[in-house]
Amino acid sequence: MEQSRIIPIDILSQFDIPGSIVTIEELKRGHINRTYVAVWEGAGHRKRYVHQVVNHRVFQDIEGLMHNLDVVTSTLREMKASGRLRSDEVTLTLIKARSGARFLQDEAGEYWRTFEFIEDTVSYDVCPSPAVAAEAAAILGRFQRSLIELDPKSFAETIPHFLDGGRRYDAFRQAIAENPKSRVTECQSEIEFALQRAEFGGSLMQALKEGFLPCRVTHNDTKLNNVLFDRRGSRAICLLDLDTCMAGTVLFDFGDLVRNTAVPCAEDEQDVSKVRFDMELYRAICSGYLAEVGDLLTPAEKARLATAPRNLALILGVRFLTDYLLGDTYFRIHRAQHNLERARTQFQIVRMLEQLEDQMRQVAEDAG
Ligand code: GN1
Ligand code: MG
Repeated sequence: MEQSRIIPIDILSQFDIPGSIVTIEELKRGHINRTYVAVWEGAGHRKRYVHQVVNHRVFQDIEGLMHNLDVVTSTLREMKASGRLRSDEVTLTLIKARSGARFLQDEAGEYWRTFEFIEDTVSYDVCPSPAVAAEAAAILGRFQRSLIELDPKSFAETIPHFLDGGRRYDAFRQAIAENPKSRVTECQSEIEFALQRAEFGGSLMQALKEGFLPCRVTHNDTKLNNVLFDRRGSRAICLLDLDTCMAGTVLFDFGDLVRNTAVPCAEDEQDVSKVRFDMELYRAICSGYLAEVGDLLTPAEKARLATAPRNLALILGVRFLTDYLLGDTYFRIHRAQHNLERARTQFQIVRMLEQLEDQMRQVAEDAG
């Protein structure tokens, strides 16, 4: 499933970095892009950089994506300079090619880009404490607040209809009908579970389209391991993975953070009995988040803080299951039923959150 690949050093050497690469290793974390960390050395300079292959089968408008990234990072930098971010917060720094290009294409047609490596940080796949959850939520809140003046319409849609539940269900139904890998029978109970909740799955996007929720620039991929913490692991200093920054609702971000962070187990946990929702983590996320953006949110946004996490878990479960039915062409897998297992975990979260809605509503109200 994983192939070793040739790294085009001739391409990487065109980025505007003095010296040359002495070591390079792959970071096996994200499901979409491929990421490498390289040590560059020369002229008394030794420094680490991140080289990334942007998955252009997923992100088809790389120009647009890199433009969005530029706008977001330069806005965050301005916010930092004017004291509206915390002094220990850092922004991703893109390194252009010497030609001025923001990315380069290699002979195999892959798109490469480079960032400065942010040293002395840690990140978490599983949330260890309410304090960490609150920090992650607060940096998300500051991120959204920083981008509040930007016009969402000026952002490229880097993946069309990315978190549009209705569209995700259309693709899911089509995958069931086409059944190209004959996997439908084996997934019958998961398929039924998802189909019974189709209306809810589309409801957040529906509310956005109908104008009940304001359209804003949002991150759209806010799982906890996209937040970097300082070396002690206590202060959130950077929100990474800006490729899906585009128009959305803040509830996509809040919901995605909660469905991932307040469920302290691996996203691909195979034993669904280990999947539990931690209300204290949820409380911490609500407080951390609302302390930053409580005054910016509309009543309609606040009213959905309790149900958005369930919506995001359902959409992601449907996306994993669709990919399983289609033969695992989107999310990188490491074992045969990986996407099915991931879908089951998300559906288990949905099941739990259905039971907890009233309690979550109370916690969200108390927090803000
Ligand atoms: C993907 O690339 P990564 O692992 O940060 C996915 C997200 C999912 C996430 C689930 C562009 O994010 O939407 O929520 O996996 N990103 C894209 O782990 O599809
Ligand atoms: Mg990521």
